[in-house]
Amino acid sequence: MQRDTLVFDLINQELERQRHGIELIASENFTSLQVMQAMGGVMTNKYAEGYPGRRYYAGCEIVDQTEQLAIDRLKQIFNVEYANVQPHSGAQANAAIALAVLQPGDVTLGLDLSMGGHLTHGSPVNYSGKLYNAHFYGVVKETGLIDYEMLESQARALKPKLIICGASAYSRDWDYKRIRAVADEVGALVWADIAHPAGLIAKGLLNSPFEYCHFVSSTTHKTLRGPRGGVIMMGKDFENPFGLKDNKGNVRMMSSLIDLAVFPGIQGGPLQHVIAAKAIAFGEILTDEFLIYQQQVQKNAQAMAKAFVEKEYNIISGGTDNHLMLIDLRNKNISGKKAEQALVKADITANKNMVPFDDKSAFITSGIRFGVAAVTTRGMVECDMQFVVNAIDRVLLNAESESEIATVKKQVNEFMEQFKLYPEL
Ligand code: DSN
Repeated sequence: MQRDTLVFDLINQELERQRHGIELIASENFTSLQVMQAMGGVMTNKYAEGYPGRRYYAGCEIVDQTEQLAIDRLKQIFNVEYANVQPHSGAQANAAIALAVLQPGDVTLGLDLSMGGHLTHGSPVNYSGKLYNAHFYGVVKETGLIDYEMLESQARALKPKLIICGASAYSRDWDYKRIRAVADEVGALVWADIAHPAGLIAKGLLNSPFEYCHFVSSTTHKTLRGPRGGVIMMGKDFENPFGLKDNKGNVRMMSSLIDLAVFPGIQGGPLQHVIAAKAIAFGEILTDEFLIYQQQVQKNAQAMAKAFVEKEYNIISGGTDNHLMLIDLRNKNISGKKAEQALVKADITANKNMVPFDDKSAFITSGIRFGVAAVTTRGMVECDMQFVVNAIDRVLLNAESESEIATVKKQVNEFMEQFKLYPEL
């Protein structure tokens, strides 16, 4: 077969884009070379429907070992009883939890997408809002913090079957204990989606949800710095409280129902090359080096937030506990869309984002979200955040000036020279 130079040329262009730019999309990161190599390896060729030791295909003895290693390492990272490493993505992990727990029409209660929540937590454009009777809580307008009183009153009024905590654009820690208390009062299960802060939780830098939440889902490619994918965990396996049955009519432990919901519920063959890469990433997370990385992520986020506040940017909730921050740009007279477009011209990548109580649509937005997990992997420390914030500020103040933006782009490209990315490639 002739080498497809067209596609490989595009892959090389993408590598150069990643090398030269400042990556501030809060859901992105750079995997280690060994994680990436596993994803491009021969395990992509293997079909392995089922679970280790219980497959529907022959020849799974070796992929059984990588999958079991991934499961064991993930359980060790979070000190949990159950882990499923097969979800192809965070959205798939979330769909499996919903399938295991809910019947169509059941009531759910999650954080509103426009307040920082996630599509799969009940948005009307997603299966989670189409199949289930999704309701929402928000944040307090004055503080930007989760409105726990609203969550509690909604829970008491609606009696949801499932309460969802977790967010895509929320910079503060969660009070899982308080959410579990109201869930117990109204007979709901609690699910935490920790896709964004998982790396910080893994190293004990944020509250752990496992004691209080029945289910925890995550992606593996954000702060966990692994391959693109999802996982589901439970601190403790438990009998299913709603008496849900498998296809043979047996009431099973929740671990069996979650396994069945992932496969054959919503997926076919697992991505064994990605599962091998997850196993490698989980091994990296177990090291002290990863603790130092996560501590630096938190320090960088705080240094960035401070630099923005000094320039009178309005960070929702006033700061950050994790790796990201959401900025309301209304006092800077620029929309999120315009800001994103101007920044990308200067090789600074971030995404527009609605802010709580936004008066603009999701396509325009009043806000922009910045995360530091990726730039911290590149090697940036607190003092580098000042350069980054200065560059962003200059672009946003001069969003109509092609020459100013071109000057910033040159500075950004020169600045990024010192932070090597995949020098082996
Ligand atoms: N919502 C995406 C993000 O946080 O970027 C991930 O699903």
